Amino acid sequence: PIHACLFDLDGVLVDTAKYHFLAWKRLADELGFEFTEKDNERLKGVSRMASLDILLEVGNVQLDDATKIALAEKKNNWYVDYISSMDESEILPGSLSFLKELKEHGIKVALGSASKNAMKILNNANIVPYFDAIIDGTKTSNAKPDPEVFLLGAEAVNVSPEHCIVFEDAEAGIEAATNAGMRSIGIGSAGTLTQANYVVTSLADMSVEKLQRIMTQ
Ligand code: B16
Ligand code: MG
Repeated sequence: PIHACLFDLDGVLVDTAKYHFLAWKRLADELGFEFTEKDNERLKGVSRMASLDILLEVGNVQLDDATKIALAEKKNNWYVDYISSMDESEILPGSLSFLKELKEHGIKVALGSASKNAMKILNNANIVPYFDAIIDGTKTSNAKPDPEVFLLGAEAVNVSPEHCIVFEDAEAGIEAATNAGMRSIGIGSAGTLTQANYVVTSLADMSVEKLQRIMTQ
């Protein structure tokens, strides 16, 4: 049985991926190259600095470390500005009712996000009270696919990895779950996230009954 659900934030609970894309695209525009939504897929779940490296690779641009740090900060300032006006309307369909249902069933809920801006997002979306533990990019030193973020979450809610399940929209996050010895549910279209134990298009397709059924199969 499942005793804890660990959630990625961006792309699973809230629709903030579009703001990351806008900010990265603005940076690419400034640097003078094209950056498409398809390119942006490679950035999902990846840390800020690793994302910048991928972006620069797309533009075939080489820069020194000091410049890279300054550019990452610039992108983040834009991103923070975009999310500063976000509200509950950015919560993805099905998220709230599933979080409520988990609470009613006594299943622990933890956040496992790579973002250093997770608290701002949770506060703006008004969903902090749903979490028994919050692990984000300010608490980890190893990025997904390293299992650190999910292992810290499991430890914080005192549930062993085999009784945890991870909800993720990124390949790196599914790998992180597997590396943590946990099962995972991918949020995405069929045919993607093939390493996940099960894939749904959104949390609107999830319920506690379905979760326990899938996991005992
Ligand atoms: P920040 P998640 C990830 O959040 C995003 O998917 C990824 O695009 C972003 O680069 C990363 O957080 C770092 O975010 O720049 O805000 O610290 O999907 O793990 O919730
Ligand atoms: Mg994500």
